Amino acid sequence: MKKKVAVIGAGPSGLAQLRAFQSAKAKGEDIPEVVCFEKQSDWGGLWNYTWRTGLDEHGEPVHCSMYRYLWTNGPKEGLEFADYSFEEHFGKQIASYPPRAVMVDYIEGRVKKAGVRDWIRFCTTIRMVKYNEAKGNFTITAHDLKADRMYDEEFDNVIVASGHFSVPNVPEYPGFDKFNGRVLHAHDFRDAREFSGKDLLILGSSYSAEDIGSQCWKYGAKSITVAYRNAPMGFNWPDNWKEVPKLERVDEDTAYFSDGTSKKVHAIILCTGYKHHFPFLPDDLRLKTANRLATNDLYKGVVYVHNPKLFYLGMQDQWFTFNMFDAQAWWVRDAIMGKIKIPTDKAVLLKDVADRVHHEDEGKDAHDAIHYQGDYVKELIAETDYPSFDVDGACEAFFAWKDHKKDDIMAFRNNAYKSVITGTMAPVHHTPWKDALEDSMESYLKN
Ligand code: FAD
Ligand code: NA7
Repeated sequence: MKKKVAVIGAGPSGLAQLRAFQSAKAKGEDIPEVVCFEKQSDWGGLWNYTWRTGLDEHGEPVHCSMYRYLWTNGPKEGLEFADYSFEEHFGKQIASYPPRAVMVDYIEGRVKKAGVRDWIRFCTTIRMVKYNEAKGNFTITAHDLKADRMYDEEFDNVIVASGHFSVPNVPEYPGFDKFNGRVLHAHDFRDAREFSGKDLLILGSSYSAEDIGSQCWKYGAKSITVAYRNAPMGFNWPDNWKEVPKLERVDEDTAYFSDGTSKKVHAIILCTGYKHHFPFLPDDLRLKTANRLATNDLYKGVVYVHNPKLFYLGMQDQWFTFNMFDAQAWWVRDAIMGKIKIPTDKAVLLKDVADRVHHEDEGKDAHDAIHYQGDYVKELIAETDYPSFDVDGACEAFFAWKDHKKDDIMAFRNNAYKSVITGTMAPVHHTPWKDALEDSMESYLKN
């Protein structure tokens, strides 16, 4: 009997897993039967944009947290697939911060080439996963949303690739219930043009605050005020952008901050992060972790220590993304196929987790964090046949990116970096980011 493996989610992580198994098959290896369950009607995960917010056409929570006009917030040279370069996909080298539509095309290109689409059951939400002690396998309850039919199916291994930037962390501040304008979370932000001419308050001081604020600035917001909880982002912001300390309360139209200042605003966007949320997993299988580089309870960052037949992909906070998901997926494939042995002594698994947490905690700054995650990627790819690539070179692209943001936060996307896969330098994009209001794929590729 062939092993049966379930992959939950067909975003970049789940697709990496399908490509990992397919590449082994292409080399003549006998792979397990792989079934991927995806609740959306298409693949791409967060990159699969929808105008919808709240619930989707089936009454399921909308997964998408991305928005119109989103360009990658880090250089593409830090995430390029080692087995499928941007040049292979587009037939030429392209600029370094592609808009979302260009990224979707690239993500899709590799899995179309691999021919794995029919491994995926679309419009199918996983409702529950249970471990059967007696049989040593899992029963998955799936809901076919189109047929509105629920069914159970047994699997030897389960790989959770459902992402962790979709279920919003939504704090409440005094007065929100009386505020006259919109209060929304970043997860529901779609079109910056909604806020042109408006005075905007943003809470948070991480990627979403930076990028959603920048989007709104680019598309004509009158002013941006960002209230931070612990520390400001500290970039050289444009004149109509201010960082202020913690929000204390709001009334009908004004926000009051902990330094005694206040500001009249039209709308409030909560860029307050996301939750690791797995409503389809019972207590004994559910990962509980903060958003960090060394997660709780995952040996090698992927094996659930309390049940090593269960794997998680992409649960770390992310400097590296696609290439890290690949490194994890190739490793998980080899663990499932018995080429990599997972220690049977639980104490060994727990020590691995503790060591990773300790090592991350030793880091002092973002530089150390980038190196830490780069080293993790190297560690995993050294143990599989994933094409090795210059991970340190990718770290260099991240360091240059951080410097470029410090130089000019509204112009960092005008820079270009060298591919660590093909060695080619990216062209400088034809239009500065702040002036490129039209960002279709056709327009972006005209370099
Ligand atoms: P996801 O992309 O979240 O995919 C998970 C999939 O699982 C989804 O398709 C979902 O529908 C499916 N799913 C969830 N629950 C179920 C269920 N119960 N049953 C069936 N299917 C289910 N990364 C970058 O590299 N560059 C960027 O510029 C960048 N920008 C970002 C901007 C935003 C606003 C956000 C939120 C994230 C950004 N990221 C970026 C990071 C992003 O996390 C990764 O790029 C990537 O999408 C993670 O892939 P994933 O497959 O792990 O998760
Ligand atoms: P992050 O990176 O998890 O950051 C969340 C931010 O929200 C962070 O600055 C937090 O403040 C802030 N936060 C959290 N809770 C609160 C409350 N209660 N009040 C005020 N501020 C709060 O999430 P992002 O959405 O920015 O980024 C996630 C991904 O999306 C990322 O990979 C990007 O690529 C896109 P703190 O700094 O802890 O004080």
